[in-house]
Amino acid sequence: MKIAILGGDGFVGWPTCLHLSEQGHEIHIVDNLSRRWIDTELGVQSLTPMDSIQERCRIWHELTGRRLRFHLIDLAKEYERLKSWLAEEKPDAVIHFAEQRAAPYSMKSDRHKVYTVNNNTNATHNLLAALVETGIDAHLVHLGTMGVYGYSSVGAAIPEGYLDVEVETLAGDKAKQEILYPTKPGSVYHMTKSLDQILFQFYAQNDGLRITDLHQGIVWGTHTDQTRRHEQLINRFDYDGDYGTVLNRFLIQAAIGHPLTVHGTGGQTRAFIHIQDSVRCIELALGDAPKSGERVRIFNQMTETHRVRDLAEMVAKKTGARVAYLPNPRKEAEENELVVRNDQFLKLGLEPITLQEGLLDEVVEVAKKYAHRIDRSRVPAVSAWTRDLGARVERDP
Ligand code: NAD
Ligand code: USQ
Repeated sequence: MKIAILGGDGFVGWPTCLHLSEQGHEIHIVDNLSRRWIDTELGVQSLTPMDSIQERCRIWHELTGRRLRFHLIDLAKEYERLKSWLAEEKPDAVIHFAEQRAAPYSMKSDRHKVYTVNNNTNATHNLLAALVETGIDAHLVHLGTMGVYGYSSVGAAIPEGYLDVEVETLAGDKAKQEILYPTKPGSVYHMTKSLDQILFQFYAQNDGLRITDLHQGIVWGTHTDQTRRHEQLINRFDYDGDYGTVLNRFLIQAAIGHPLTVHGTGGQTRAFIHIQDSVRCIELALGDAPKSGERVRIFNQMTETHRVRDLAEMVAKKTGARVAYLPNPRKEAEENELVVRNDQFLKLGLEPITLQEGLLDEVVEVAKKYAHRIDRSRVPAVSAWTRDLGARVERDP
């Protein structure tokens, strides 16, 4: 297949490009490199030294003889260029990673909220409108988030996207209805993914677009089979308070002797998936495209759930690190349960990698190797959800 990978320079996008290229697909990366600019804005860099996207593609070609083509396009701001690019290239599938994905960054200030909504919502909508206008019948696979569901469990497992409900009709009868699981986003970033869901629902129903939305949990790890092959194919690794995600952060903190930064009581339970499984799931979803006229296909892309303080205690036990319980900069439940269904990927053949499989050590090794690149002052999470929480975090860091 000819596959367009939007956001293919990012943490999940890059290993996906390599994985699908290795399988013989023709890969086109579309990215505006905004993530690299945000590093500059924040004054941080990936823990791992990343080459330019052109250099990464050159190395892959040298190593495998396969080409990755890179196109510098801003999906949110360059609608006409995007449309002509699609019309010219006519991809068979489009994988959409190209959004601002950090919840703390999206809550930093009003400017960051506005940027995140403009960027994410326009990127998704421009893509949908351009697919309709060019008449390209590509399977669109979008990376969504588990966070659209919210985390207030009522004791039932979170289904894959849809909920069967019974409503009372005006005649007093009971009628069954299938609805999108009600969204309850916990940040402006997560809210944009809830908005994406409605855009997908409309374009699937109105224009027959074929869409799969992957509600992904927190991705951990850094290497995949392909990124391990050459130093210059290395994946990015975010450790800072805005973009670093919780388990990867705990692992690098342990590697550099920084206390593990647990927010509040660490009672939040979240869904996780290793980067290798993430790329495998995308491959599986690609191979199982919906037909035109079908509702949006939604998969929960996660393999296990963990409570944050349990992860911290586990990393502390493994490495001897100290756990610090800090004021929580986020507005979130102190404690939550989380049970998630992921039957569809298991049925398609996913064999989940778990935390027990030695890959935690690999992350600590990577972190130790590049520890000299870490700016310790960028480790604390300081972006607060409200002014009150911000004042608390500053008072008692
Ligand atoms: P990332 O920030 O590393 O990569 C996103 C890429 O998209 C970057 O290369 C960026 O430059 C590009 N991009 C952003 N806006 C763009 C635009 N307007 N035009 C063109 N390119 C643009 O993020 P990631 O961690 O690789 O996540 C990829 C996707 O997966 C995101 O949509 C995210 O919401 C989702 N996701 C990520 C995780 C995770 O833990 N990393 C978990 C669940 C879901
Ligand atoms: N947390 C800590 N200490 C830290 C960092 C985080 O206790 O140093 C806590 C947070 O308060 C939160 C939980 O860990 O309760 C998860 O935080 P996170 O930053 O690892 O994850 P999140 O903000 O939810 O976002 C990440 C990705 C996002 C993706 C989402 C999937 O950045 O793109 O959509 O995971 S999910 O969490 O399933 O919604």
